[in-house]
Amino acid sequence: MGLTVGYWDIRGLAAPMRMMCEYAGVEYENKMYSDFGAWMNGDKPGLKEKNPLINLPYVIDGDKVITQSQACFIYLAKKFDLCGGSKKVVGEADDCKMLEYLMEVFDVRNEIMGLVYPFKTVCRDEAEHKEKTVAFCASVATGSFAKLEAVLASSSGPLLMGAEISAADFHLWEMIDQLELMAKKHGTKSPIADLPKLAAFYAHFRALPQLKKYFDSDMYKLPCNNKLGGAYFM
Ligand SMILES: N[C@@H](CCC(=O)N[C@@H](CS)C(=O)NCC(=O)O)C(=O)O
Repeated sequence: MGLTVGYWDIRGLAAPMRMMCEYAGVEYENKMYSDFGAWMNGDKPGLKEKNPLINLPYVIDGDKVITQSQACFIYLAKKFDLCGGSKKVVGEADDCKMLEYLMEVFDVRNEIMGLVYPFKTVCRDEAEHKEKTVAFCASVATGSFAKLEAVLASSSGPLLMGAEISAADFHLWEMIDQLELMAKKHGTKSPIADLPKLAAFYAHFRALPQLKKYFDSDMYKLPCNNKLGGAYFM
């Protein structure tokens, strides 16, 4: 079996993985599940025999079944040499930068998911979702995004690890884009309006010729979040 990326039919945690495959220009199957049963009673039981942790997203590569989004990101980054110039991602202190950036972005994502999905009980209704999203867009600009602005300043950009792209860039771009869409929906200021390095990063990544096909494709038009989970923002 070749390379497969599996996830719901949304952008969610799979968008950075799809973008990495597109950027690398490889053949892969973008397997999308549109209903609960197709995953839970379809592929999940069989994949569970190969990996007891199986969840969405996953990557299948030959006989390997990888799950947990951050592990999938690192797997694809190593496979396609998207580690900001370094293949040693985990282990040695100096080589943990990509993981550090991935986890920083994952923290931001988890905060955003708290705003988007009712089951997190951060937002119990649409009104609370709007109020807290507007407040978050302002606070992230002086919080996590300000930290990432400083990383870009110290890396000399245009990407987190300098000139060479890494997995963390794909997820950072995705989360900026999702938050931009949320800010627009709620008529609030862009969270990167006063962060020139992040704004330049966002524009640079969007213009990458290796991703033109992705941005023109239906994958980029998928909803960001899952209506099955009752998302306030799609
Ligand atoms: N920590 C996991 C979270 C995975 C997760 O929550 N997956 C959700 C979608 S984002 C899901 O619906 N999983 C399907 C399942 O539970 O089987 C990761 O980062 O991959």
